[in-house]
Amino acid sequence: MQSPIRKKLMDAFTKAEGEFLSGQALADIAGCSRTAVWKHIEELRKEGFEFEAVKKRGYRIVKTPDRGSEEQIKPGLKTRFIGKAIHYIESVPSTQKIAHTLAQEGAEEGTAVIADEQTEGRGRLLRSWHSPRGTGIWMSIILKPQLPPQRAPQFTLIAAVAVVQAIEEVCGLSPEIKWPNDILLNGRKVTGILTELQAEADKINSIIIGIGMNVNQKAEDFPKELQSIATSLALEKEEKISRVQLIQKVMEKLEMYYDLYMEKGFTPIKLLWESYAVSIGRHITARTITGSIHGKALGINEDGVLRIEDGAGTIHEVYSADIELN
Ligand code: BT5
Repeated sequence: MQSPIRKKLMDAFTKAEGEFLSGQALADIAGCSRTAVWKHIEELRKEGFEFEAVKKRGYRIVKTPDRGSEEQIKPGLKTRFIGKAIHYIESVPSTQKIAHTLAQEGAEEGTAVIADEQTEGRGRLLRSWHSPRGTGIWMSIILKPQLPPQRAPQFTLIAAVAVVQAIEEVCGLSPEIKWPNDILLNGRKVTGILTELQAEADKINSIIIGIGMNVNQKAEDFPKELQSIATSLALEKEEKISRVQLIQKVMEKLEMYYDLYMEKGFTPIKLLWESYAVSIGRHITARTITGSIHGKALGINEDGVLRIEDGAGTIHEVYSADIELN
C-alpha cells in the first residue's frame, strides 16, 4: 500500500496532466517539506517514472511506467469497492491463481490482481492465454455476490459489457462481443474473459473474473498461431493506449453494471449485451464438448445461455461452446 504523501503527490501530478508543479506547491499539497517531496520523486524515478525538473518552475512528469500498479491506478479511480485493494505483481504464472488464493484467504470484494506479465496465463478448458510483458492488461477481480452458483455464467456477460464500454470510452473504438467471452475488433480477438467460481452447492463464495486485454502489442508480438485471429487496441487505433486509464475504466464500468445487476437483475445487462453481440441473428456453428450444432443464433435467455435454432427448427440451449460465424 502506498504512503499518504506519495498518494497526494501522484494525485497532484495526475491532475496537472504534464504541466509543471513547483516544489513548494507539491510540499503544500502533500503536507510535507520540499526535501521530502524531492526524496519521493527520487524513489519514483527508480521505479521508472521520468520527471523533468526546471529551476523556478518545479517538476513535471514526462513519462510514467504505465503498468497498472496501485499507485497509478488509485488516483482518479472512481469506484466504491472494485480496485480498493490492488495486488500488482510484475510477473506471475496466472493472476487467476493468485486471486483464487486471496479469495480463499478472505480477500475483500473488489480485490484486484494485476500483472505486467503472465508466464502461464490461461483461457477456458485449460487453453493458454498469451500474456507478454509490458503490453497488455492481465487482471483478475474478486466479487462475492450472494447468489446461487447457477448465476455465475452471467458474470462473463456483465464483464463483457463493461470491457466493451471501457474500450469505447478510452479508445474511441467500437468492439463487438462474440458469445460468451470474446471481445472482437474487426473480427479479431482483442480481449478474453474467464469467469471462475469458488462455491458451495447453493451459494457462491467468490467469483474470479479474469480479463486479458491486448493493449499495446505490435503484430509481430503475437506468436504465429495468433497473428490472424488476435489484435491489440494499439494496432486498431494506430496509437499507444494507456493501460492505466483502461484498467480504471474497466473497474468503474464493472462496478456500475454489477450494481445494476444486483439491483435490477439480468434483464438490463442482457439488453446491453445483445446490442453489442455480433453473433445474434447470424448462422453459426457452436462447438461444444459433446459435438457441433449448426443454426441461427436467436439470442441469449435469462441465464445468459445461447439459444440456437437448427435447420429442423429445434432450439438448442448452449451453456458453453466456441462459436464460429458462418
Ligand atoms: C479466454 O479463453 O479468452 C479467456 C482469457 C482470459 C485471460 C485472463 S488474463 C488474466 C486472467 N489470468 C489468466 O490466467 N487468465 C485470465 P478462451 O475463450 O478459451 O480463449 C483461449 C484461446 O484464445 C487460445 O486457445 C488462443 O487461440 C487464443 N488466445 C490466446 N492468447 C491470446 C491473446 N493474447 N489474444 C487473443 N487470443 C488469444
